[in-house]
Amino acid sequence: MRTPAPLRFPPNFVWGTATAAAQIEGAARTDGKSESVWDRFARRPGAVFNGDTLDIACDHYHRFDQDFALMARLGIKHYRLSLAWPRLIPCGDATINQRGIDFYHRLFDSLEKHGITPWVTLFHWDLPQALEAQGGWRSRVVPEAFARYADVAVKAFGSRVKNWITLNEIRCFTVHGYAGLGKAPGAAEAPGVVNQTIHHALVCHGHAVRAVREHGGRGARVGLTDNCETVIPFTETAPDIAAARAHFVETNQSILGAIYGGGYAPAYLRRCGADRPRVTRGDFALISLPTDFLGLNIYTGLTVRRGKNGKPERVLASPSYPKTDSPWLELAPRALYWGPRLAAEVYGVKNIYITENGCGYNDDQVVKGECQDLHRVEYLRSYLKELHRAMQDRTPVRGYFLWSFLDNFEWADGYTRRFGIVHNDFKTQQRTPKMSAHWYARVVADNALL
Ligand code: PNW
Repeated sequence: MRTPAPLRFPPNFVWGTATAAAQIEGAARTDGKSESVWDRFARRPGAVFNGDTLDIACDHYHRFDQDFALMARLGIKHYRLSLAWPRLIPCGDATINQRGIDFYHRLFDSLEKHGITPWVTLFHWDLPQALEAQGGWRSRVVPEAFARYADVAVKAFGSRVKNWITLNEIRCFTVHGYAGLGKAPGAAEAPGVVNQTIHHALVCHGHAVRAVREHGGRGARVGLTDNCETVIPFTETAPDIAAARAHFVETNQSILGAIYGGGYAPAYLRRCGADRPRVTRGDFALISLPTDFLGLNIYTGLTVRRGKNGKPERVLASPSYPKTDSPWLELAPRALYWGPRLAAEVYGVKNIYITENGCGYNDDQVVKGECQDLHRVEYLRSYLKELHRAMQDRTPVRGYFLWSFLDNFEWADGYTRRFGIVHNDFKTQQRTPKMSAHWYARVVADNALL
């Protein structure tokens, strides 16, 4: 019988997996690490499902060498991880914790030994609690401290890390953290304050770019990872595409629009009214420093058509439309076509990496040594087909990182929501590659979807 033609990816396409320090490391008080806002938030009754904490997580702090051996056996050669600020500078500012630096050196040694290239996120949500106590993202204390943290991290690891990601998903740790949407620090502030937290995060992004340029050494590259609102045209015809594009521009004005536009768009400022962010002289010189790539975390999308009044109009799915077990994660494979394509067209980005894509389910189980996650394989296949289609249409996507390597601490959903291609038993810390891991290993080895 004839086998279907494989969907081939270009040579040098980067295939990887992604994690974040707070979600896998555990060792929450080991070797001088201080409390993060998530360590604190998880102790608030009702904040995290089941009262789960980050104290042990996947115990990756003590098991990274075995974890990277497994990654290498699966043939995965790129790995996105994050550094824990509270490990490196426990008070948030000033004093460096050498044991934290040493830990990441051991971790990078192990990656090197296993032939895996690190892609390092400087900030993936674990703000030192000491900085939250001084106002957190509401205050310029954070960008000032972050500027020094970025210098420390890039100076310490710049000889071995060449791919830097400044911040992960600004919207999640600002809006979701400060407007009562269930993420640490669990604050509920007025809109003006929330807009200011976004602005301070943009300044941090700029400082990270500056730090990589100043201390990153030869070949260093840097970019932001954003979870922009991904807008999908209902039909792929000119009117719906124009509507999707208009909606994309508008909803992403506060972050990507500001970075690539060199300032806040007048339309955004008009919508903010009196709640507009206060900008300090020099901020946008930093914020709009050129970067080398844009990272996009894409899980789902918003479907839009051209409404009768000519304006973009949302098209909703019925409650029975398929979702993963994360209520926000509706299946939307075309998000991986339209997300990168609109970002490239609207902002003129030349290099895009999908820095996260994946799906969370509650009931992945190991039965007789095997975890049959057909649901995840079908999810990934449908999304990767759309990514391939985007690249056929010349969208400049250079790589893809699957979230996540391991089941881990899924923030307010605790350990129930499993995003890994490797199953973790949180009682025994036993790792078992799921069927999706073996399937993904084939994709990586073939550089193609078969
Ligand atoms: C991302 N939403 O978070 C994060 O970068 C990861 O740390 C996380 O584990 C992963 O995606 C899976 O959730 C998101 O509500 C959390 O739209 C929530 C949303 C999007 C991304």
